[in-house]
Amino acid sequence: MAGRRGALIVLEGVDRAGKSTQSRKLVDALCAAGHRAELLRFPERSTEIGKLLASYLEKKSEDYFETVSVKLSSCRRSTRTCPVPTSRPLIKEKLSQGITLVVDRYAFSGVAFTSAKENFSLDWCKQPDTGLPKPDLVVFLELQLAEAAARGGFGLERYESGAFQQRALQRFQQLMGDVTLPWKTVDASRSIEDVHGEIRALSEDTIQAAAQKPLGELWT
Ligand code: NYM
Ligand code: MG
Repeated sequence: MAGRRGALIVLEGVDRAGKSTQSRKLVDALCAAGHRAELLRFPERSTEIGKLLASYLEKKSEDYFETVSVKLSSCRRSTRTCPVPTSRPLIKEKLSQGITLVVDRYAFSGVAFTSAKENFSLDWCKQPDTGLPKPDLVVFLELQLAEAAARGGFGLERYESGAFQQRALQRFQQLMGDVTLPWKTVDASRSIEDVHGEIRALSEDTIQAAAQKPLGELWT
C-alpha cells in the first residue's frame, strides 16, 4: 500500500547475546517475505569515527572515552547517519519511504554502557539521544552473563568483564522499566532458529502496526 511507513526495529542485549546474527537473519527473512528491510548497526566500525571508537573498544587507545559516547550519540543523530557507511539518507527518511530498519544496538546500548562507568548517571546519558526516532519494537535478547561469557571471543574487548557487563545489564533493566517503550524480552539461550522465529513473528506484527501510526520520539 502506498504511503505506509517502515518500522524501526531495534535489537539490544548484553555483549554476545546474538544481536548481530539475529539482525542479519531478520533482514534476510523480511526481504524474502517481500518487505523492504535494511540493516543498520551502531557502532559501524568501518567509518572514520567508527575506527576511532573501535580503537577505544579494542584497547588500542586509552584517552578517548570522553568523546566516544558523545560521538556515538551524534552519529545516531547526524543528518549524514554516520557511522553507517556511505551517506545514506536519515533513518526517518528511510522509514517514510516504507523501508523497515533493523538496528543492531541503538541509544539503549549507548546509555547502558556509558552509565555503567562510574560518575555517569542514567539521566545524563539519555540526554544526547533524546528526541531520536522512537523504535516501534525493542527486542532485548536475554542471556545469563555466564553463558554470554562462554560464547566465542568474549573477554578481548573493553567492557567484556563480568563486573562491567553486570552493571550494563542493570542499566538495561532500568531502561526496560520504562513502559512507554515497546520492549519485548526474548530468551536468547535457545537455538539461533528458535530465537529468530520469535523475533520474526514480533517484527511482522510490528510492521503491520507501525504502518498505522506516526513515528514517535525517544524519551520525550
Ligand atoms: N557501545 C555501543 C557503547 O559503548 N556505546 C554505544 O553507543 C554503542 C552503540 O560498544 N561493548 C559498546 C557496546 C559494546 C561495543 O560492540 C560494541 P559490537 O560487538 O560492535 O556490537
Ligand atoms: Mg554484535
